[in-house]
Amino acid sequence: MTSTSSTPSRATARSPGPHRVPPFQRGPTNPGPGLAPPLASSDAASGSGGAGLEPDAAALGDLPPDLAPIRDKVLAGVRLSREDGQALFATTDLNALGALANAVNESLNGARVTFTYNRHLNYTNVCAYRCMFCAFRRDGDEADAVVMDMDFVRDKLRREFTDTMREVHIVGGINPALPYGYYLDLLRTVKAERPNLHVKAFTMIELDAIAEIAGKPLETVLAELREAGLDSCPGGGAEVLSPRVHRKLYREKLPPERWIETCKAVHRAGLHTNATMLFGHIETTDERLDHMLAIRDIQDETGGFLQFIPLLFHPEHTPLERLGKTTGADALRTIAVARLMLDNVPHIKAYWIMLGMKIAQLALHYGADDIDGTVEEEHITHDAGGTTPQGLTTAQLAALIREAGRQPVLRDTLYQELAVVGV
Ligand code: V47
Repeated sequence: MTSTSSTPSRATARSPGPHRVPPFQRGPTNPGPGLAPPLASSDAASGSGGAGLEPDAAALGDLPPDLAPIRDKVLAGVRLSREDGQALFATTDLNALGALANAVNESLNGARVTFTYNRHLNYTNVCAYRCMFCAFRRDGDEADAVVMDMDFVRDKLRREFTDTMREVHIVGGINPALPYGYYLDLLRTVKAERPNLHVKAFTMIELDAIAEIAGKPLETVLAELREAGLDSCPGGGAEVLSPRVHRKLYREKLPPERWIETCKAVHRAGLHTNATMLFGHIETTDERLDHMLAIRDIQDETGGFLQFIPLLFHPEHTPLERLGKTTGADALRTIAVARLMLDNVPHIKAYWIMLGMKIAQLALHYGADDIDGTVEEEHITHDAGGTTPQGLTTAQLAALIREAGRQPVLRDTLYQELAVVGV
């Protein structure tokens, strides 16, 4: 596996203060630090009704007739319906859609665009499932099949991670050969070597499989994983929460309703997660909307999502190679619709690794307010033909954001603002 070194850029340090997870507030007085929402449901997180957002109404004066009624609802704080979402996907005026999403984002996050200093760690690529969109999985007997033992992990943590790094993003395949103790050891090893790292690990798919391997209820497993060092969970594995797409592309994986139940259980256990959506393959825009509405419903109930991350499908070396890649316009439209529909999710991520740096920059004017992090070693996208660098330094990320006309802000996983990176 390749490795690149990265150090945080020179930045204006700010005290992160005591560890707080204040509520997600809507409205013009909240270009505050945009911290994580609470994990219990609350009126503030419900998104519907209420005082409404106060986007720059003047900037939204000249919208086409299909978007004007939606603008009026947004300005009045009325939650958008599925039909509104359909109109957003159908509009031919991409710039107007972007302006609407941008106004909502600016009312929530101002000009700030956040990123983190992180590194990925894929402990295994051996996977029992054969999802049609995946080029990362291996059977186990290939030369490039990976299962990291603890000595290897420890060595990696010493050589490739630093003390100022904020987050490790840990995911792997569903490898039935790994015992329950492996996952506990993995977390304990990370915490022992790099106690400052926030450990964002294991998708809902992995957690469900780990509980099955452990032969214990998910709640017990979550408590034990937390005790061993788990701090939050990434958003992968949701794909598209559609029974049709599930049947066709990833039938071995948790079906949508079990993904939702697992996610709610994880939030109830006190862990924040992200939510992703894999788009640009066989799903319809209605299925994208169903997915967003499912995420919105979960968030109303639990308040546990930090970010929504639309993941642009990379088809190379997958059984879906013939589909090709979707367009930049489709990516921007999807990000803008997500910003408008997910009125209770505080942050929309433009994942630069999958979008590419150019579309990620544009996305910062189509509703996105976060670009993930330095990443440093990425396999899932690059195995599928990704052409972005494996990683960027914090200085490069800050420059990318600044060049797009936004204010770069270094954050931790729970959206504590660590530094506003100098202008
Ligand atoms: O679960 C798999 C998707 C996910 C491909 O939570 C693919 O902060 C595109 O979830 N083309 C993993 N996508 C990545 C992920 C993620 C990344 C960055 C940050 C966070 C976060 C989460 O990628 C998988 C799957 O949904 N995926 N194969 C592919 N060929």
